[in-house]
Amino acid sequence: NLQGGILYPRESESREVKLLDGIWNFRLSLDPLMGFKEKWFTKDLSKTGSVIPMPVPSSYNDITMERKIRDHVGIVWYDKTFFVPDSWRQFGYHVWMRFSSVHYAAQVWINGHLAMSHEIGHLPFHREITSFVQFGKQNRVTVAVDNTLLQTTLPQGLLQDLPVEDTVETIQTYTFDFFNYAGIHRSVHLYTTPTIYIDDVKILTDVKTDGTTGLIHYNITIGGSFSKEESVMCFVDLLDQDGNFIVRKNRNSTLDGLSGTIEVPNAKLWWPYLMHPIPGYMYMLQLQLSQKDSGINDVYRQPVGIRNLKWNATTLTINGKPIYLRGFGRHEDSDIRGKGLDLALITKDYNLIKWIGANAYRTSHYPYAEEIMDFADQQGIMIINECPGVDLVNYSIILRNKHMDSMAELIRRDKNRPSVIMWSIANEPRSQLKEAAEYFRSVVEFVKSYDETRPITAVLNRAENEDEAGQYLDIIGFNRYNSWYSNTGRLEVIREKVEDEAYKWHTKYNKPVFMAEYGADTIPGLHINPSYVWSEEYQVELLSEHFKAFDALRKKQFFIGEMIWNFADFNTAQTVTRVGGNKKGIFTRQRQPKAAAHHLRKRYWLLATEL
Ligand code: GCB
Repeated sequence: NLQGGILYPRESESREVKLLDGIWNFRLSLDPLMGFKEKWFTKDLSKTGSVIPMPVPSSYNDITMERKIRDHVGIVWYDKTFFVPDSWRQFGYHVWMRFSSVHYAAQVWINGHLAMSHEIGHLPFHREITSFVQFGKQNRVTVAVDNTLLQTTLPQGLLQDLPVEDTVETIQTYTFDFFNYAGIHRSVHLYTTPTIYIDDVKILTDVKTDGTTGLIHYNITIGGSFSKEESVMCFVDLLDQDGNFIVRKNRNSTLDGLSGTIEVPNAKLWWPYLMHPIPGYMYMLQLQLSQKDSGINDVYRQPVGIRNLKWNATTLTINGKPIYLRGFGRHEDSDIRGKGLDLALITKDYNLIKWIGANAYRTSHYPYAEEIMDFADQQGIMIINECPGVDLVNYSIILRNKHMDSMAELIRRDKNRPSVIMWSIANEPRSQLKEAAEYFRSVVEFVKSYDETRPITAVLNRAENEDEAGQYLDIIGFNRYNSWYSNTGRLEVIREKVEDEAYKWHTKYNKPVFMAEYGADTIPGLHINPSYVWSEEYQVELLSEHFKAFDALRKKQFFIGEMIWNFADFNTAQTVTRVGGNKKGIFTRQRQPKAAAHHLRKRYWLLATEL
């Protein structure tokens, strides 16, 4: 799955895009093999048995009133018919299909032909399907989705047998703290490229020491049918946010020479929200590919933000200015649709992020939708981009290779985003185990071979004196639930414990440190005075005590940020410690503020003006 690029499908003079979102047919497969044995992919799913309507994008779990659908373990099937215009054949287009995320594993058939398969949710995959489609006719796409998590999947889970009457039910268990939603979670695109096309572009930006000249290094790769000797030319234009040409670069080059550098005098640099009057400034790189004497073959427009990123033992800087992260951990999660992409929801979320004065968040605990990342680029929200390496245990070579794949796919997708300021390779791994050292050493080395321009972090929660992972990281994140899971109700311990722990991490590794999680479950509307666990008062006071520690730490160089857990309440597996899910949000699952949101807002805006 790592061959070639995974550019987001965008319409242009040479490309057409159709969304296949909408209502698909859906069928649960209680016997995991049945659909394969009976070859459900060779006919309409509705001809194989009864189907129900299922929206795409969405998780399927919360759409019906059926427990057996919500809690299903194993395979489900989807299908949909779509039309491929005959004009696409006349133009000689390549036809592609792209899934932005299917969780966890997917197999896709086009008109009965197995076209692609993919493992690891949250990351896109695509395939050229020209030879499978019928032009000017209806076509069918069938998808089998498997949500099973094992010790060798990312994230990890376990299957257990539960004897029920005279049969055995298979139960999925996992230790991570979010519901294992499944289905076709993001958009499905049908799109075209010409037969020779721009397959990928890698962009690195920098700022010259004069502080005003931007540099854009680009490297274009081409796909499709052409002979190596053919001379291919790429016009590379830089446009500003209003579409005006800034720089035109006409390169006459062979295939090996599709790279170059654009100098942008007086560049409008990419800045985080509230750090500059114009945050998130995005230029547009317009790529026009042309084969010898045949006019323009392909046009692709790639947004680009110009910034540099540097770090040392104490600071992380953007364009030479030290940054202090004010943010959260988050989830892709909401009522009914689960992890399904919802444009209304994600737009509201960014309005809330800005309302509260945050400048950053972590994509805990997996990569988020590209549409969400686009907002981060455009609005100047800094992203700690995390792969699904959550709660790692039982380190094995298979797991490590999959972990590396997930990072490679994530970097391939997000490498050009100015908002991405760190790669997070794990959350709360069992980093005290001896094997963790070699495991993390090799994953870090692997990530560095793809991207040396961004620091690597992992979010740790073992005691610093037993940790084996931090030595390989550039920046240390730590999670700690003082006065919640430990010393419950004793808010007075927070200040000293947080300060103390941050120092210890820094002292052990001599690297910048940020607090990646702290918080308290809170039932909105529960008021208890003096404050008591689960009340709004308790969450507010727990925040306040942390703020005191952060203020003391901020005066020291090495402490680079604070992130509360969580932005909003979210669903989890059923346990007796979760009342309708995890309630540590400062917003409810419906995105209404708890008292803590108003409290945090005062702090984040104050910090924004101070720094
Ligand atoms: C953690 C995890 C997060 C949980 C959180 C909690 O340490 O990183 O996924 O949701 O604690 O609320 O327990």
